[in-house]
Amino acid sequence: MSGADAEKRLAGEAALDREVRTGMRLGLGTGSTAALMLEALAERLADGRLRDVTGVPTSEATAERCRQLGIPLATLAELPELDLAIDGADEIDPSLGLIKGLGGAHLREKVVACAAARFVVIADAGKLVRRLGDHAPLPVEVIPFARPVSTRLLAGLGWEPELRLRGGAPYVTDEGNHLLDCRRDDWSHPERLAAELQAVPGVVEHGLFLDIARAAYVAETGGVLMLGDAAPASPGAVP
Ligand code: A5P
Repeated sequence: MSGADAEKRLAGEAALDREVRTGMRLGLGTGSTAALMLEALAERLADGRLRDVTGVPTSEATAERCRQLGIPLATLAELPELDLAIDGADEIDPSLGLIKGLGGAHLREKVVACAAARFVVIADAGKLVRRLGDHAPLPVEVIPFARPVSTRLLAGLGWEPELRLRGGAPYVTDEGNHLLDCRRDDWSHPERLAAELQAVPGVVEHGLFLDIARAAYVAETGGVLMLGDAAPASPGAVP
């Protein structure tokens, strides 16, 4: 395992050990950090450290990996309320605002995060930024029919939208939509940007996650840093 993967795995293990209890209904994220967390979760289910955990996956890729690892799955129709969701991120700012979606799954990820009583992020320290938009483009998911219009309207709002491609064709999300990776210079009011994006016809979801994450487990060379609010004590726990 590379050094970077070892750090990602440490972040996932810390989140599992401090946040996940037997019997929980979990939202399971997408991306390389989340994939390493899934392996650690499967190990805890196999050796009995955790029992009766059911996951709602945020992508077809995560669902497939869970099936390979033997992690029990449910749909949101079966489990519309979750105890906790754990996911990676592309950028994390000091107030736990996030950019997500470089893996193309932010639509389902935001739904699952908001279906959970608590949402926590796992990442390596390279994801920490002073200001959102410093490194990552903002992925915006649009329905294919609307794409030319949405693209023009986004440009009118000061974004530079770039259609995400795979193999020379538009990238297609799990929900059958296209992605516009959007950049801009002025990121001074993320809440206003989020509201403007949501109002553009054809936009299904954007990758700004504001006031959704309650904690972040960030792996760095010295260990794992926990930012945000600590996990609530489990019933019966000794303070
Ligand atoms: C998936 O759509 C994204 O939101 C991921 O959570 C994000 O890209 C983090 O991925 P890595 O853990 O691979 O960096």
